[in-house]
Amino acid sequence: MATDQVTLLGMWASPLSLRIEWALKIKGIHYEYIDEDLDNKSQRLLTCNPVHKKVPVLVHAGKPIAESLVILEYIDETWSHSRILPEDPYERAMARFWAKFADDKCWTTIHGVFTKTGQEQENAKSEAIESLKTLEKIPRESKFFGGDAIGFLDIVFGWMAYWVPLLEEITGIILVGEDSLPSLKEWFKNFLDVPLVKELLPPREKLLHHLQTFRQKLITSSS
Ligand SMILES: N[C@@H](CCC(=O)N[C@@H](CS)C(=O)NCC(=O)O)C(=O)O
Repeated sequence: MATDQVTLLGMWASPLSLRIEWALKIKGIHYEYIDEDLDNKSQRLLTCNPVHKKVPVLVHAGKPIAESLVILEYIDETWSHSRILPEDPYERAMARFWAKFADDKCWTTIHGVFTKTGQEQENAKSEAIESLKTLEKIPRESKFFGGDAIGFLDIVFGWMAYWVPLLEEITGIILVGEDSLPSLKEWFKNFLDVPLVKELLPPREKLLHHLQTFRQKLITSSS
């Protein structure tokens, strides 16, 4: 492997892998992409992320980095010609705060809505809606959380714009309505309209089918 080579171990339907691809593309970094079979993880993935054994993993100059938020920060610091995190330390701290909130609360509860049934799903739905209402209140003066161009928070929240409508279609549960969360809904549109964002999205029908199968498998195995 060349010393400065950048390789992403990802999975085509992983919204967290997509975060890393968006960041690398914004920075103009050339990278090799390796698609992992998460039902049969490669030795390379297990060696690169022995703690969690999950994608995404970025391998830079032979050194692996795991956890999507950690990778995003690494990318921003390593290729610092154009920053995705705000320059101002307080703004940067706020961006990290909301990124952690989104992963701790929104990711977990939306995942619950998608993977649970019955009362457990109802509970996850209430918690997801509460978390999303909190996101709705984050001040956004321009089209994006990063200003006129997408930045760190847009990349972190980005999966919701594409995945939430698909999960709503599959479960029949509406989480982000035009009337209930208009600012978030508008940001969904703004974000998905960005050419660089659009060009990396997995095909809608293929992803829909994958998610339906994934949900069915989880539900069947837990009943
Ligand atoms: N907190 C981790 C979560 C990574 C994660 O959950 N990755 C999923 C794909 S989206 C995965 O690899 N799942 C395989 C498994 O759980 O075995 C991050 O932000 O990178």
